[in-house]
Amino acid sequence: PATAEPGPGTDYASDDPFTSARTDWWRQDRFGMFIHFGAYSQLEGEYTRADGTVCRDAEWIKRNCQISTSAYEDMAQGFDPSSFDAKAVVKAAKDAGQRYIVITSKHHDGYAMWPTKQNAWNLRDHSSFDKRRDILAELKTAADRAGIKLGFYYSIWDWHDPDFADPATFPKYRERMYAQLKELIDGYDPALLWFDGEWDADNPTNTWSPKDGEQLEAYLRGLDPDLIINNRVGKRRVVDGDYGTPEQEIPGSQVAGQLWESCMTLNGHWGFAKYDQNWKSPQTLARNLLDIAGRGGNYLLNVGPDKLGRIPQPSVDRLREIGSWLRTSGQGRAVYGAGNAGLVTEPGWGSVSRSGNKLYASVTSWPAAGQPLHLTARAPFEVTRARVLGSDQKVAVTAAGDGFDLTPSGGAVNDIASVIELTVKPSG
Ligand code: FHN
Repeated sequence: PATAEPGPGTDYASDDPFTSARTDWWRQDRFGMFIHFGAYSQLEGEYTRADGTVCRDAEWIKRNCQISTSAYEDMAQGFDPSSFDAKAVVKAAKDAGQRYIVITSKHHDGYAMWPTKQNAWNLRDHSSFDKRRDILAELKTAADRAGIKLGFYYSIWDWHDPDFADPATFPKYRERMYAQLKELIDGYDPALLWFDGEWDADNPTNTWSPKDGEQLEAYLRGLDPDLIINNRVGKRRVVDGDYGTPEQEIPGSQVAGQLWESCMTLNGHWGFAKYDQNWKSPQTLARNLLDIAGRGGNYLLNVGPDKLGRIPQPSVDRLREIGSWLRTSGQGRAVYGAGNAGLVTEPGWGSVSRSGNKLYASVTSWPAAGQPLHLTARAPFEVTRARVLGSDQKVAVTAAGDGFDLTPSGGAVNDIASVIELTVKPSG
């Protein structure tokens, strides 16, 4: 547990996130669950105005549907996520093969999902929810039991706190924010903090300065030196925090200078939106995971529970399918503990990741019988063994041009990706 007070003497700059023991679990785990859940979930994506017109949005609904603060507060009074089941959430993550969870403790609407003492705008004091319950504590217990790491999303931008948007009063807001973060660390011992909203659009004077980010990061590391923190803690992106956070995209193969994690939605929204049935296919999701792992990143895949706290069934179904695929024939080896292949350039037929002396060529476009897959070597190496996971077919490996040709003896073994495992020996 993090009890130490922040103080001088810790040289965070010498702690390289790429190699430090602190980030080790995060670099190995590769796949996490993002959860967007808050007062906005009560509206389930639709706000009916006084004139009967309906405005749609999810976690941005207050802002984008111009809901007044008092109307939003009235709405939140009815929030009662009585069906939130931490064990079921953790099980959904575990079934998917996700090894960590990041849940919104406070989104831009400022509503705290734990009983904060800094204000009454929270799930305990401003809702119809059972006052004895604390969903973050429930999640922490369930996650610990399942060996899943728990982290908290926290929005620096705050639409509710009047002190936020006024530079004269911002220091008061900052003090409360520090206090809230201390509550989270002391009360729930999170493994990770995921900041957002550092780009706040409300303040022309750009209240959140690079210095603010630096100070906050130092404060948090003083509270808990093991914390993993994303880059949005500050404004300097590549310099701040432990890792970059591309959103709804998979960056190109040349991501340099920072660990990274791609966060993505399962449909088109982060928060629950009952009208959005535009679900990505399990095949797309699993292939995203492979591409991301092969480029050395993590995948944080989002679910948005409904107003009662239940993860939508289409999300649960997809997560289960990804997990069952990951468990098939050891396909997970291409993901967990694996990273940028380095030795090869990215092929057009799938993706390649590397774990120690193994390369995992995840083939999404399997060649016609007798045709080779070409692997372009960036540095000289030998292939000492080649096999298709989950099959006993042979793979002929021949030196060809700028690398190797791999010619499997049979057809694809999996609809998502058939994985060829190569044992390699760097040479030259
Ligand atoms: O505005 C938010 C959005 O609601 C969501 O939380 C995403 C998740 O990465 N982040 C912000 C936009 O960058």
